[in-house]
Amino acid sequence: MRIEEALPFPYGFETGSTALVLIDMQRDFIEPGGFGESLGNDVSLLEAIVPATQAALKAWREAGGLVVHTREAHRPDLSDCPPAKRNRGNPALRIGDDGPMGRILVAGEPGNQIIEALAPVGGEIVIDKPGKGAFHATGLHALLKERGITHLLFGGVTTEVCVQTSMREANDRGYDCLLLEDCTESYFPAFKAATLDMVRAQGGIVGWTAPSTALLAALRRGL
Ligand code: TIU
Repeated sequence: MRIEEALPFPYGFETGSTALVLIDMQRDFIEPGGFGESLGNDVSLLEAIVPATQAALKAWREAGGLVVHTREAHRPDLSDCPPAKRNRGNPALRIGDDGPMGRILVAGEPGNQIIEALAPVGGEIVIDKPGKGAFHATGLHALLKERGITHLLFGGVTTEVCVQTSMREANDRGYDCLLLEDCTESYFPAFKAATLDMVRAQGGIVGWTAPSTALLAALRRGL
């Protein structure tokens, strides 16, 4: 298959060797009362990408493609949370503190769950990651290699933090990565725009970007 509209040039992929990777579409980042808001952010911006992301997920599932969901999640004893990460700045609530949706960024808490609209289904990979990048201290690379995955389609939040970090990690591990422009968002629109520019600059130094409608069209064409 080929996404002609991709930048900086068309992106070729096969469904069987490509995974859709949705980064941290969790209540903690998207809904009021979670980690995102505790850092002082207006979380309402992020909700806007849910319909496009849902449509891409549905089409990808129908095409039989592998789906990976990640969650930024720490163990309840915070043994995988470096003090530098917990203590940086002066947030209203720190990782591990009790918030309106349970303990902030702790695995198993209500706020740590993926939002209902994008909830994982059986057979999909769900990765709990202690870092911003999806490959740091997780088994993701091995799981993808086992399945013969060489290409990754990225969506999720936030564009310049966990999505960009994960995409750069994937790029260094040899994956051809494409970021779905309308399936990712930042608390800072200028940072999203800059990230899209950075990814596709210098001949696709990190990878490609394309609107999700171009992916849907490629899947409909089936070639
Ligand atoms: N703060 C922010 O923009 N993002 C994060 O802390 N984590 C993710 O991006 N998932």
